[in-house]
Amino acid sequence: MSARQKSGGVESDAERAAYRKDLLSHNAKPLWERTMVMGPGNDAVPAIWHYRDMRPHLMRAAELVTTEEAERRVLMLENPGLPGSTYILASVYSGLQIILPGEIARAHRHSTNAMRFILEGRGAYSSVEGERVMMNPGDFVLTPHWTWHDHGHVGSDPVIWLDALDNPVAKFFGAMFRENYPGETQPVTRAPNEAETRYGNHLLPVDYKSGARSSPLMLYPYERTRQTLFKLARLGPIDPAQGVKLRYANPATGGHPFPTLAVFVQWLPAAFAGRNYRATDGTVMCCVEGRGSIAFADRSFAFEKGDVWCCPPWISYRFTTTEECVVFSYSDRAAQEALGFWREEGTA
Ligand code: GTQ
Repeated sequence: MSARQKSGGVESDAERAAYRKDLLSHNAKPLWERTMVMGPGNDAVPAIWHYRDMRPHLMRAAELVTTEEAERRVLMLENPGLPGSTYILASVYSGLQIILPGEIARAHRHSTNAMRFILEGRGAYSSVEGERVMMNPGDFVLTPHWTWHDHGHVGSDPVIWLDALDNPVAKFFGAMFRENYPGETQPVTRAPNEAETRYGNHLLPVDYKSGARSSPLMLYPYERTRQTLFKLARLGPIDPAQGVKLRYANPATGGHPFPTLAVFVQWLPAAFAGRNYRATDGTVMCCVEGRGSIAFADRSFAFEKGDVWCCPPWISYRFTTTEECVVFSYSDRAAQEALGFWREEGTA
């Protein structure tokens, strides 16, 4: 008798159980009994790291651990819904790094793409492939795939920045490599701001081929970003969910600065009551200026300067503000667009 004729019967349940057990011994499972939900989103939950809480812990780390010991003195931000992952979202890594005057974070390179967003302090630099770039608050600094990089500090106060890497993506593919540089630091072989001179003024070398997958720029300075943002705030239009939101562009292609990571900055007016919005790219956000809050269905977070929070994929959020705000953010949208997965949805 066929399974169909006996469906629901005791005998068929027993037969099916035996069948399932036998299948398991062959490392196979029936798709029709799958429990995994086919739908957007994952286990990551909305979470916030307030600067007022994290800053003292970074200062304490600076007392407890040297950069010789730590290589990078970083507090990794781990999503409470992804315990043990060391990732802020399933596809993005974030950490807070502190460097003291005179310290060196020695040179290395990795197959993952990295970037920094400077939160506090002046006088730190990042050397990337022989070019040394000074980093100031609000600057966004690139360390693309497989570039040698070391950090140093010639100023007088601690410098703190937010690190972002696409480690989870490389790990997912099993393509994570890293290497130490033979010396502590790499030699400076390029002029100060050489990348900006070559690629940063709406001009490119005539035969420039964008062979690299990342932006040829090392730094997107806040001063310029802020000017553009505030001019556009006056010009409008203002998006009902996102205010004035811009993406950082690779000047050679118009695309995202990295093959995996998209990077954004946005301005929200004072007393903004934003509409709901969700997208498939989990996004990490950081308040650069102002005060506001972000509301999800089941929780909301007040944010101020230096606070970092995450918006997991396909979970709706909306902004409200008390003061006008600047919010920096990054996500895996570049990768999702390249692969055809990315979607967004705005609702009233
Ligand atoms: O500064 O090169 O947070 O390699 C994690 C890995 C920072 C860095 C991190 C890294 C770095």
